[in-house]
Amino acid sequence: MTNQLPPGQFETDKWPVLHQGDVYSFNQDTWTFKLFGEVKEEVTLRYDDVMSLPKTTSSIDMHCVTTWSKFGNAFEGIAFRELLKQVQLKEDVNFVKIFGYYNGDRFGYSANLPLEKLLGDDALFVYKWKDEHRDWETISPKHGYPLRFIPPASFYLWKGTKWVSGIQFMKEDEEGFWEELGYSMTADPFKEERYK
Ligand SMILES: Nc1nc2c(c(=O)[nH]1)N[C@H]1C(S)=C(S)[C@@H](COP(=O)(O)O)O[C@H]1N2
Ligand SMILES: [Mo]
Repeated sequence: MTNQLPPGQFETDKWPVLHQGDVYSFNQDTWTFKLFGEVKEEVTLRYDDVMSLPKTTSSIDMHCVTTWSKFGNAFEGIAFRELLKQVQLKEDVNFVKIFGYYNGDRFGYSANLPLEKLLGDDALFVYKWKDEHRDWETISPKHGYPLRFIPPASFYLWKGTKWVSGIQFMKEDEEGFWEELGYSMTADPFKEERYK
């Protein structure tokens, strides 16, 4: 479902930039993506490994907890489920944390999400986007280049980790960066779940 404005949100035409810390500067030689936690064997993928996975394009609305929402976004990326296929999970894995860079620490930012909500075309690690003003542009460094998670529209956008570095698979739900600071674990904009 697209173009639905959640309560307390207004529509914007621009894509604002919001994050803590530095903008990560991409180095293809050192960049890796790690799949770890409750898996039978950890997997570390290089940039080329990730980019050779099947691609998905999808329209996904963005809802930021600071009250802007942006419609009309199409993204190209690697679906979460394609990365999931790279590992064998242990029993009873129901949650993940998606990690990304924060001030040079590759696991400095994270956001928790329920695994079952990430299996569709609307849970994407993106590198290109388009809207009414641009035609398949590479995601800018400020928005998370080389790879940035865009969550389904049923989550506020802080669940969308920029400069992603890995996925941790978990049996129990655990707080990420903003959740530790009082933001919602479940973060559904349509239920206005902003804070704990
Ligand atoms: N690595 C990282 N990802 C991050 C953040 C951050 O500080 N570091 N901020 C989050 C927050 S609070 C928001 S609202 C969105 C904003 O994404 P945008 O700047 O592309 O609009 O990125 C999320 N992803
Ligand atoms: Mo945010």
